Amino acid sequence: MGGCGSKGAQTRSPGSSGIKMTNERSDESASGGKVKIILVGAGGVGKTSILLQFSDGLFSADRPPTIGVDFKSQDIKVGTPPFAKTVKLELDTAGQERFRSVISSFFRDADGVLLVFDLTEPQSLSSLDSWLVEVRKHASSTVEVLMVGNKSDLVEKRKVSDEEAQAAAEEFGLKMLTCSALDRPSVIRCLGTLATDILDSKRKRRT
Ligand SMILES: Nc1nc2c(ncn2[C@@H]2O[C@H](COP(=O)(O)OP(=O)(O)O)[C@@H](O)[C@H]2O)c(=O)[nH]1
Ligand SMILES: [Mg+2]
Repeated sequence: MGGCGSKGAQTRSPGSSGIKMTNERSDESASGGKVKIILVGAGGVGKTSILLQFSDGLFSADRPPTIGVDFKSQDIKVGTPPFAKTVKLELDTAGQERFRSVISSFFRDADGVLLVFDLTEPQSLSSLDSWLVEVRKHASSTVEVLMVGNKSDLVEKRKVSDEEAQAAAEEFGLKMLTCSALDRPSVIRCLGTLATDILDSKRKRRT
């Protein structure tokens, strides 16, 4: 994102702030905005791993599944000019183990949902419809949902083809992408896609 000029030039001084790129609200500014994305899906599909890869650039194969970080926040650049901006992405996977007690607060303030399944576990794909029911029941009606097939690195163990995954996504009326928690660019691509959809839909609702 280019910005216009040096850092110093961005300092606002009343009356002399000559250049204003748009008439958008301040939370639409190039450096503004906070977006909350929750990761849902069966246990073991890689939600915590995706979150840690995104926030820390780390992957650990032998981390016990029950021990994990549930919440991370990290800046990400999304969108295309003139709407490109840096957004603070808040990722949360809480609600799996503690599901019943926190279910409504977990979903309530989410802007987006990453609906994660495991490409090596067809059962995790079949269970997505029940997760989607929860999303529709508890999340905001404007929530954006992206379906993600994780563990694409496990080529030999893969049991869900692109075609099957795309067909399921089509049935849900969702976009589908694949990723691997070992492969940072693929994780960024998924989160960037969802964040972009969230910003686009927020903008449309405003106009
Ligand atoms: N090979 C591979 N293993 C993964 C991937 N994502 C997660 N895992 C492993 O799958 C297991 C469950 O991951 P975890 O993130 O705890 O799943 P969660 O229960 O959905 O949070 C762990 O052993 C991870 O190391 C991936 O993309 N590729
Ligand atoms: Mg987890």
